[in-house]
Amino acid sequence: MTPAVELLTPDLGLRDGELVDRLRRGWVVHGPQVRLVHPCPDARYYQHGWHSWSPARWVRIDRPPHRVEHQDRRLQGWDPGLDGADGHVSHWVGAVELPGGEILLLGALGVDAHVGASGDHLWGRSELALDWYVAIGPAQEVFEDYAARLGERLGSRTDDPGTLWCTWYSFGLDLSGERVLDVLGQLDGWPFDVFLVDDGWEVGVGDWEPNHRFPEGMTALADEVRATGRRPGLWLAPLIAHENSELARRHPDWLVTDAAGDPMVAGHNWGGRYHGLDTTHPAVREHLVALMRRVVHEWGWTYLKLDFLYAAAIPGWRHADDGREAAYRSGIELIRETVGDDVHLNACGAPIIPSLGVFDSLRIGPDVHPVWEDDFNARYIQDYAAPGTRYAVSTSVARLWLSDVITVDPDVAYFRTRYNLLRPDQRRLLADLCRITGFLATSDPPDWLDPEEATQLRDFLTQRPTVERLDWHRFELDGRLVDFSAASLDHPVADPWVTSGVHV
Ligand code: 9PG
Repeated sequence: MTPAVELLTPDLGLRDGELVDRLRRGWVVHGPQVRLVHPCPDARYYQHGWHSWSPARWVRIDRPPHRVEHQDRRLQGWDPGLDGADGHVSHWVGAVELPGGEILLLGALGVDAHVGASGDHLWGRSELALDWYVAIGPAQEVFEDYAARLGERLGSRTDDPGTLWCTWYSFGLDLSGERVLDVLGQLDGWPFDVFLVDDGWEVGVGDWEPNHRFPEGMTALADEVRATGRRPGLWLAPLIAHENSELARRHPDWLVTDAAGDPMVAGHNWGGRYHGLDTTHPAVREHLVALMRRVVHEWGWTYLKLDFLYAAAIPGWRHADDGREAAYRSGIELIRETVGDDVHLNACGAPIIPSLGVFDSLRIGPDVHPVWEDDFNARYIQDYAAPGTRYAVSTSVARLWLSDVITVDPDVAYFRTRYNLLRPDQRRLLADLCRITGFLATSDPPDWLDPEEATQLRDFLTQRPTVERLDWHRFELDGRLVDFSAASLDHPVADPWVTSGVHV
C-alpha cells in the first residue's frame, strides 16, 4: 500500500505519487518547520531521547506520552525546553511505522531541533531554519541513511579503544589510589587495553584535583597504569560544577543562569545540585583549555570519559546566544582542539547528535546495574533513564543505527555473580549487546570471579564473533540467535486487547 504522505512544507509543488517516489530515495528539505501527514494514527512512533541516558524506543502514537515528573527529570533526560509540547516528542529524529512494515523518518541534519508525533502527523521544528532528511523505506536502511547524512554534516569519528576495565560498577565513589593499584595488580595477565579511573578521584565536581585518597597524585597514577602496558583513562565532568564546588562559589558568572541571573539547576547528584557551565563565556573557555592541558599533557591521561555533558546545553542565559546545543558543540570542539586527535574522547550523559564528529565514542543508554529493573521504578514511575540493565539494553539497541558515525558504548558487561542479581540469561544478553557493538568493557575485579566466570570474561575479551543483524531486535553471533525483545521497552504493535501489564 502506498502511504498517503502529505508534505506540508512551503513550495514543494509535488503531487503525492511523485512525492513518495522521492521519499523512497531519501530527500532533503529546508526550513524551520516540517509537517508530514501520514495515514497511521495508531501506529508506532520511534521516539529518540535527548542524551545518553534518555530512552529511545518505539511507542504507540495513540497512547498518552509518558513523562517522568520529578525534580530530577532534567538529569533523567527530559529536555525542559519541551515542556508543554503536544504528543510524543523526540530530539532531532522521529519515525512512524507504515502499513506493510516500512517507516517514514524525519530527521534534522543539524542541532537545536525537535521532532514529534501526534494524531496523523509527524512534525519537525527548529529555532533556525535547517535541512531535514525525510525518507521512506525499511527501518534499518532508512536510519543508516540518516546517520550517513549526519556524518556528512557534522563529521563522523569512530575509534575502537580496545578492551576496557572501569572502576565504577564495582567500587563507585569508594575509590583510592591504593585500591586502584590493587586492581591493577590483579589484572596482571588479563587482556585489557584501557584502565579507567571513574568518578571518586577528584576533590569535588568542578574542582578537578586529586582528593586525599590519591596522595600519589594523578601523574604518578597515570604512570603506574602505563607501566602495566595499559592506557590510562580518567573520568571527569568538565562542563558542570556542584553547588559546593569552589568553582561554583568563585565564578557564579561562569554558569548557565535564569533570567534573574541565578544559576540554573542542571540536576541533583553527589548530595546536592549541580550547574552547567556557559561554554560561550571567554573565561570558561580559558578554564577548559587549562583543565584539558593539565589532565592530558601534564598528568598523562589519554582516554577521557567526559560525563554529564548535557548540562552545558540546558535552556538558560549565556554570554552568547546562538542556540544551546550550538553552545555545547563549541565547548566540546574546543576540548577536542586542546587535547588533539590521539586522545580517545568518550562522551557520557551527552546530547547525542551534537556530539557527532567530535567524540570518538558515545554512551547510547543509561547505566547498567546489577539489577534488571528496579522494582519500585518499574511499578510506579517507570523512569527508563535510571540505572537498570533492562533500560540500558533496550535504549542501546534502539540506537545501534549510530554505529557508522561514532563508536557506540553500551556500558559494561557483568560476569560476576557476587553482588549481582542479574540472572545468567540477563548477563548474557548484555554481554551479547557489547559483542555486537565491539565495545568490550567490564568493572568486575578478577578476585570477585569464580573460575567459570573468569573463563567467560576471558572469552568475552578475546573472541570477536561475526555479527549478522536479522531484524530490529534479532541478531546472529557466530550463527547463534540473540533476541533483544525480552529487554525491549517498545510498545507492542497495535493490539486492542493488550491494555494492562505493559510498560507505559
Ligand atoms: C559516575 C557515574 C558513572 C556512570 C555515568 C554516570 O544521579 N543520577 O541520576 C546519576 C545518573 C547517572 C550516573 C550517575 C548518577 O552515572 O553514566 O557510568 O561514570 O556517572 O558518577
